[in-house]
Amino acid sequence: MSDDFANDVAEGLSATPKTLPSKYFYDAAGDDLFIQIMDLPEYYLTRAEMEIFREQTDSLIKALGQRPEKPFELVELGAGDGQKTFHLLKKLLSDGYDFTYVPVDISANVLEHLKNFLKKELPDLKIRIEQGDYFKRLKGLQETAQPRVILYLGSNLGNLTDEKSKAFMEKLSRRLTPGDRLVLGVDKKKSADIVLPAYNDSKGVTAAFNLNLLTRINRDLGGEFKLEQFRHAPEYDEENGIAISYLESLVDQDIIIGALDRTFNFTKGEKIKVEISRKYDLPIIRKIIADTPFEIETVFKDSQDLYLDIVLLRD
Ligand code: AVJ
Repeated sequence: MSDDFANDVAEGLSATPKTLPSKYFYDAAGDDLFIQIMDLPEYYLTRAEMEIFREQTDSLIKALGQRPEKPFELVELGAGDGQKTFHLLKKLLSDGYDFTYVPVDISANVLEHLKNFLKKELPDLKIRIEQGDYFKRLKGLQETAQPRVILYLGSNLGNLTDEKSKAFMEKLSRRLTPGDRLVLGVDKKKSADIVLPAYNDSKGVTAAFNLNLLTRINRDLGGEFKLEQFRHAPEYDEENGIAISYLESLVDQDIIIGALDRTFNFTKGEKIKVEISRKYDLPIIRKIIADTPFEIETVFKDSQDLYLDIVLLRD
């Protein structure tokens, strides 16, 4: 893990322009900051998806295409705190569905927490946790005789370029069986006046979240970043629907990273690309799944038309 981190940081900071992978945001401090982000008034994504899961639970369950008496697996990629899924799990149980919930997450910490929470709140739930990086290993998707429903929520797909999304969807589809389904939660393409504040909140929580990546490099790799010499600088390409967060160097500076035995120089105004947050519409999704066996079956949206949960059938 720390080796992967070292390699990825070395590669990203050697590139022109410089980049760092957003998946490394999520250490303990990052998990905590992200929980705060989900509560921010500007960060509408979580609330919009929550509304869909809370207000349209019955229709959503119908769209999963399962029968109560036939066991299935409900796999959630990047489960996090499982807040949205809770409504779904609860209703599936009370409707008498026979299923096993399989949350997959990179954070062992988050999974333990989720398991304990669900054991207490839903004692009848069958649960099997899987720790791992689902982008790489698609853990939790080993061979199974049971039909599967995959949940990939939170607009997590948006951290990938469309090229990488295509490859990911292809790989995912190969692990599935005809008739399996994927519920894909994505943020809708919309105007900059709504998107930009979501990535540049007035309390500076998102800035702290992004800058925490430098703190992590300092701690885990012996980096010597001075946080006050960088600023969080998000941009949004409204035409294409792509938000990008950068960390911008405020001065000319050389940064030593001990574990890499290297120094990286930054010019004043130089930016490290740390995260893309893609926004979607159905034509974009159709392009991404064009060469895969997925087809769009049902589309759910929230009352304010901010967000989409799309049920894809693997045929
Ligand atoms: C969890 C990847 C969906 O891109 O909106 C929130 C992460 N970054 N604020 C997103 C995030 C800054 C979030 N995702």
